[in-house]
Amino acid sequence: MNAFRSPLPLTRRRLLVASGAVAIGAAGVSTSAFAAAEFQFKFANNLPPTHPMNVRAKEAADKIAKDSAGRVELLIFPSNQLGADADLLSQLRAGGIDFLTMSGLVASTLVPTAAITGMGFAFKDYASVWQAIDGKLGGYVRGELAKANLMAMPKAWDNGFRQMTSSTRPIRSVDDLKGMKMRVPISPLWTSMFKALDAAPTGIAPPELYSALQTGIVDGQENSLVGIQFTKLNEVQKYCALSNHMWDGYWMLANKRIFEKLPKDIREIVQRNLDAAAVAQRGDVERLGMSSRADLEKLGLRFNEVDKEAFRDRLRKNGFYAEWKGKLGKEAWDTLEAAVGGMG
Ligand code: X2X
Repeated sequence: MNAFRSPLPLTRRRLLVASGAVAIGAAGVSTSAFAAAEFQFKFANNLPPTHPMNVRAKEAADKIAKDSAGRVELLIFPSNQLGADADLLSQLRAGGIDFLTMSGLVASTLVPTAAITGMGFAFKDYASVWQAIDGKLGGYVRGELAKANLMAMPKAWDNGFRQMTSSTRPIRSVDDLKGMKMRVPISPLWTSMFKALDAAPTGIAPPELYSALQTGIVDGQENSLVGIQFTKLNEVQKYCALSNHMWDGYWMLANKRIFEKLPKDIREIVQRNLDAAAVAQRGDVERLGMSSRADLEKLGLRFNEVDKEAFRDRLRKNGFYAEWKGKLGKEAWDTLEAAVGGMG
């Protein structure tokens, strides 16, 4: 949309190539960037190109090109090539990039109530996740994002149920977390949750995560098994506790004012294909999730189960739910409870 009817200036293209940022779908020094499509959209994200999110986004890009008879080109920039999350959010708001997938919890740095979907132990399984996220709870969050000029496509993408990993000692009980230096994404809810579990959380963005674990700046982190596998965190972690402590997903965000100015047919083609890709990607992550424990075990990661209720009890005892009910407000909390039952 930054390139709405005008190709990127050459200097900017040179800059991207020079910085090593190469979009998926662009062959070498993208011929398409020169013979520019009428609409050239940039989609940036924080996952590696092999992750199902980028694989399905590439399929969507091909379909979008086909359905629009070449009028629309979607360029994908994986692995934070264009910046870390906070930077990408600013670029989206300024119109420098056109699409960004972002966890609601990370987007909560701008729109606090978007954190509601990441509440500790809120969802018991995928059926309840998608019913809520495709239903009233997701609708509520999308409405909140829209107030900040962020248009979230109707279908969210999956980032999985999160588990805890560590290098210094296994996390067998909640007491094992005591004082442990845990990396959490940069998001108040995440920091608060690990404080309430008596750990010592530090907010670190994805591009620094691997090296922070490798150099011992932090001892542990939490992510989905699929996320751990695709970002190879098993290379710098020894133990994994199957805590399922929260679910996380990605909203496919666009700059609302810019998106709404696009011709209706273009909007429809883009949205339809991105939504279809999101639904396909959910299936990929769920399927991969079934074999990722065995895959990671083969690579040396040692797994243990935990008593999830004990973790939830600690959150309750330390006032975590009461605090967040107050912070996020009645509407957010009631919408969550209507979907998943009584929290706290
Ligand atoms: O930062 C993370 O851990 C990640 C990649 O899972 C998110 O985007 C929340």
